[in-house]
Amino acid sequence: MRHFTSIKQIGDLQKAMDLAFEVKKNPFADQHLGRNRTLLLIFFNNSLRTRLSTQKAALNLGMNVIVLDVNQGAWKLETERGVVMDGDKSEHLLEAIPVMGSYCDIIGVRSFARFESKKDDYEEVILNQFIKYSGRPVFSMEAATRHPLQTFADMITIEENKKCAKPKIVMSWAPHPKSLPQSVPNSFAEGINLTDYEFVITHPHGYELAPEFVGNARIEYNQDKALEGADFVYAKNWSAYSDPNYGKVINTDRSWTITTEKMALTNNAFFMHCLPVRRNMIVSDEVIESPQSLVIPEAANRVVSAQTVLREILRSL
Ligand code: AN0
Ligand code: CP
Repeated sequence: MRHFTSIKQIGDLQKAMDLAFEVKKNPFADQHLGRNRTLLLIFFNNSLRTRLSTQKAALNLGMNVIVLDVNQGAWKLETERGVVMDGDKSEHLLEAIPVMGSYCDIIGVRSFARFESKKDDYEEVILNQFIKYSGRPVFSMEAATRHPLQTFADMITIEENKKCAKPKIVMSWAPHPKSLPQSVPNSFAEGINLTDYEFVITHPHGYELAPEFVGNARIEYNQDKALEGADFVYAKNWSAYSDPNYGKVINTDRSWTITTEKMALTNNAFFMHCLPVRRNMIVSDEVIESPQSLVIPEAANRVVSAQTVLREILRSL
């Protein structure tokens, strides 16, 4: 593996799971792999889990880690080519990227959708420039359209907790006051489509995701119906994808919040969310604190996910 920007690049899923469980059981077995290797993590957006779990994964592999918050202390970066740089941007991404590449062996990038141009977001313009100009293996720490390290952690968590071979997974939209990217739901859908699980996506009208991510999932606009018999409820807010509302909040209907009553419709389902989560918007206090809530082990598996991927990239250097 050189770059990791989509869960599809994980290769054979069973093999990836086996590797992940090996990493989880024996996290310090590959310290030699990262010796004298430097990982650079670049954040254009905030993070708690990705920042900490990816650093922890790299330390477990014996790597050195440097972290840059682009918006805190670095020069403001121009991303558009051809611009006369007479504004507030002091440096162009086209110099910054190869410079950053010269200081490390592997680069992780977090760069969310900007909602300025759907085309630029869905073409992953920023992430692809890192791939093109850094000269280093690049992995996504959530880019404009996908969050593959989250998806891999989610899939590991499902594998650890499923009680039957083909569980019913329901990904449900839930309300949120701000415009959030589609990357987590896109990526989760992309991952679950690699399995033979039963997969239902439920959301209000207007929140349809891009068809290339929805894949074989069944869309059910009635959330109660979708939840019937679910083994896992994967809650997430996302903003509208369809034009003319791309990137907009068009609904904050709190009847979509995952509550105890909603969970009662399921097959005693586990509750999942990538975090950060807004309580009593996305999910009630009772559900997130219930024994069926997997949010903490799910977040803990982010180390396993990142370490498994980093290990494969290190092996390819
Ligand atoms: C981000 C999102 O929805 O993509 C990050 C989630 C991992 N969430 C927020 O910005 C609140
Ligand atoms: N789930 C996740 O990626 O969390 P952070 O945004 O805190 O990294």
